[in-house]
Amino acid sequence: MGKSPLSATIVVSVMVIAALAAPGYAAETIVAGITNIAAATNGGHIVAFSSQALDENGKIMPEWQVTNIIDGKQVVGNYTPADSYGWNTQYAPSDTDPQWVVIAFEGDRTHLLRRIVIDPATDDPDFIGRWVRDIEVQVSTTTPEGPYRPVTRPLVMNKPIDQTFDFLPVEARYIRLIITGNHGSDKCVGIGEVKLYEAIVAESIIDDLIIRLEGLLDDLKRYRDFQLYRQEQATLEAVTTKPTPPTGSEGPGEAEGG
Ligand SMILES: [Ca+2]
Repeated sequence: MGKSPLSATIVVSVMVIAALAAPGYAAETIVAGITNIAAATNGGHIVAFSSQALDENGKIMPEWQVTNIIDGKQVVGNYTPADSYGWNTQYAPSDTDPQWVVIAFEGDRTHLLRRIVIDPATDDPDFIGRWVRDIEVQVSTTTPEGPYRPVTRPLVMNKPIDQTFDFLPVEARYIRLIITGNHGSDKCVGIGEVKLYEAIVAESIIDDLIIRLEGLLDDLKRYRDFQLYRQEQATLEAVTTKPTPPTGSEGPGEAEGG
């Protein structure tokens, strides 16, 4: 235990130095904003999607529905929001038959995008391989049906953390995620949360610095969450490998009146 505060301090120091030393302090630097404009609380909404998990009676399971990817609720360590497990599709994705979702912003307005963040973690454990792996991010400035053009192809790791992918600023009214692969399951594909951020022109060094430091705070929160997750995993392993105490050793008990 004595080691981790020190290593955390080192990590934080390195991150601060990296943020301050990062190049690009010229005026009009383009950076990612800090407001997740895909969030339902900010007016983000799902326009269309390929499928969502159904129960044996063909009914939608709200805890697995597609809108869970923009509800701001995420699985962290052993904690799963009671009403939001993530989005699970009804079918497994493939190159020829991908799963997909179209996201739009408040008022279906067009925004200049810079960054997508994907948390693949759902209530399913990582080892069954359902979490998303291969995505093509596409944008349209006209209709939900397109025409679309490709922006980036993130490869999402099988880890329960926010994963950030930046791209050159691109105008987008509708964002379509074409999902062609998970981490091995032939049942379905899952995503915990999708976040989208605008390209912001930082007009001064101070603006730029503020935005970088705010981004750094987000990185630190993610680092903390991941450390928490690892600690919980370690605790869980320690508990489950402990031998169970012998039973049946209770003495002749008498109920005591109070
Ligand atoms: Ca969510």
